[in-house]
Amino acid sequence: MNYVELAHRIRAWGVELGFQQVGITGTDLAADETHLLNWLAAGCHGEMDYMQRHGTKRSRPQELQPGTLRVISVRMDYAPPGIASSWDVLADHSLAYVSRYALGRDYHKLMRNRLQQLADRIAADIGPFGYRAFVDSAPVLERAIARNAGLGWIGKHTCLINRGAGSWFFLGELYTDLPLPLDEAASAHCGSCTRCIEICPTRAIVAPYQVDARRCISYLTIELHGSIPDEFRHAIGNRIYGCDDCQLICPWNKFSQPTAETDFTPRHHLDGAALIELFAWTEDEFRRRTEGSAIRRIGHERWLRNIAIALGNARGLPGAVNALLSRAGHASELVREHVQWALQQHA
Ligand code: B12
Ligand code: SF4
Repeated sequence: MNYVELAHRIRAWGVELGFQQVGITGTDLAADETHLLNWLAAGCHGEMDYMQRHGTKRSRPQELQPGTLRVISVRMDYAPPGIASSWDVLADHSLAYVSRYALGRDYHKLMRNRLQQLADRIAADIGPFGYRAFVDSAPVLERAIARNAGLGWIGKHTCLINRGAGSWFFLGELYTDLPLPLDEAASAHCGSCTRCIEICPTRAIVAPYQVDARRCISYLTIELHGSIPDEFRHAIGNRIYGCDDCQLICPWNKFSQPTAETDFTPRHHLDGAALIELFAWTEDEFRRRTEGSAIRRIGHERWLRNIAIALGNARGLPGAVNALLSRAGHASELVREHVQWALQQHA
């Protein structure tokens, strides 16, 4: 078997399947394992128990999938056209800011299907081989793997950045038992820049390359189940689902390209919808309108919790108080408490 030629074909198939880049790396993640363990020991994962549940499987691919020799790492762009207008949405307190990665269809299934097609093409070419596909679906250190496979470097905000394409992309992997030739790891190009650290509204990038998730708006609005700590509520502004500030400010994103995936096209004008309109969605409407979207995961209760904070931050917005009052008797204590807080901001 000529593995060098096979690697060329795998790259070409990956691009045909809609990935912007395909790289190949081995399984050594020892240095990243140390960073991961320190991060967990400091409690930076907050309530995300799944981050520590799997022992060293996350940093040792062979423990997760015995027989793994190589990891085929892929990336797929998700930026909607006109991503620069995100600043206008952030500056307008009547509008809701939804993370640009979550405006369209959930990426997990889409990328897993494509990775499966890639595996099928390999199998059609060489016969059965050992593999397993992942897209944020198992304990995998995706960014470290992608860096080692040459897809980009881990920025000070901890997202993976590609020199020619910025950081608005998702990552996925095929663990495989094929002894493919290795790509070179990408070199780092943050230099002396610290813009992402400075702009973070909640100071979540506690040191270069270290995000304390407990402070990150993405964690607070998506992962955290209970009450959002008071100290972060003002800083959240109008961000109702995730946060992109560290990527919006990053100079490398001037090289990003809009996605060609129609599935990632924004739905229900979520790239600039009015807070009051979204707050009025009934539970049924929430379920219908977030069908197939990553947003569905948080459920209607946390949706209202997040929008209540944004409405509390929209002092002087006509209709905000009435909208909040309409939810003041909501069945959920979590929603009521956030609505009360928001009403106090208008008092
Ligand atoms: C948990 C998680 C989160 C958590 C924690 C984030 C975090 N930084 O860990 C929260 C909910 C906050 C989050 C937010 C977001 N996430 Co997220 N998340 C993950 C997940 C599931 C695991 C990440 C992880 O392993 N964290 C553990 C820590 C230790 O790793 P790390 O922060 O990457 O740190 C590495 C380096 O910085 C380095 N390091 C750490 N400390 C130190 C210290 C020194 C001195 C040095 C030199 C290096 C160093 O070592 C670590 C290991 O390589 C991955 C999917 C996956 N399975 O990998 C997606 C993933 C990382 N997320 C993703 C996305 C898109 C986001 C958001 C942009 C979503 C949004 N807009 O709201 C934000 C970005 C916030 C940010 N700046 O990170 C993408 C990133 C794509 C990319 N281009 O990088 C991923 C890969 C999912 C995917 N399949 O595409 N996420
Ligand atoms: S904003 Fe600057 S420091 Fe942060 S990731 Fe981008 S280049 Fe690196």
